[in-house]
Amino acid sequence: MRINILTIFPEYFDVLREVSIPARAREQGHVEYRVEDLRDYTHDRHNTVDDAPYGGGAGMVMKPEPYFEAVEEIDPDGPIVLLTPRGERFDHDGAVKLSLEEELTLLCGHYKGVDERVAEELVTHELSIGDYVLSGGEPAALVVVDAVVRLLPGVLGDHQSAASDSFYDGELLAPPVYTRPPEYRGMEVPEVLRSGDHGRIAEWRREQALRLTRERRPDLVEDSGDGADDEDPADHESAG
Ligand code: 6GU
Repeated sequence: MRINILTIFPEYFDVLREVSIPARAREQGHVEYRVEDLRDYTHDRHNTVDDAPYGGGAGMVMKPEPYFEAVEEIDPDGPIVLLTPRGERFDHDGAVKLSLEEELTLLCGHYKGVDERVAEELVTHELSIGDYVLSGGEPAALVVVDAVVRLLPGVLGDHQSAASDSFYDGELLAPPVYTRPPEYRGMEVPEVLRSGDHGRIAEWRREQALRLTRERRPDLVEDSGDGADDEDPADHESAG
């Protein structure tokens, strides 16, 4: 996969080549990162990337030309994603869809936003990573890249497969995990996990995943508690 990133802070993305799974994925040839500095696509002495908003108001707006010229230079295939708090919420399904692409281009915005002509003409999707405002799209782009890259075939080994993660396996939160020592400061690893009985272990994990999901993310389990799905819909057929 090729991932292109357009930003005024290219150094933000050094971490992708240096740390953890996104770096190893690149070393192993599963992904290539191209990070373009939007200031390289300006033409004035001060490398101006922003300007005052038409109509007035506080804050600056990112100018359209650097985004258009950088995208023209890259000439990418595949989705062109603007990271913005007004975008569609990025989730596991979104990560899976993007991981199936051969090329992905991420545009980071800043200040009060990006000139709307970028969203209208250049961008195929707008994504947000949650309901809070970041000072720029860069941390959100890192989140998207990490979530996508770890899903690429071959990036995770069998021992840490994406298939056992929360939100992958039946949309439940992951069960608790333990490692040695078997007792630490009086706290014991549950007996079942040390029993060697793989049937009981699988059952325990399933129960714990359900318990955690009901407690913390009741929105993820089918019975929302409102009784809406409790009855056979046929029972609601009207007589007339
Ligand atoms: Cl994608 N960008 C910014 N600036 N803030 C955000 C965001 C994105 N997602 C949540 N907050």
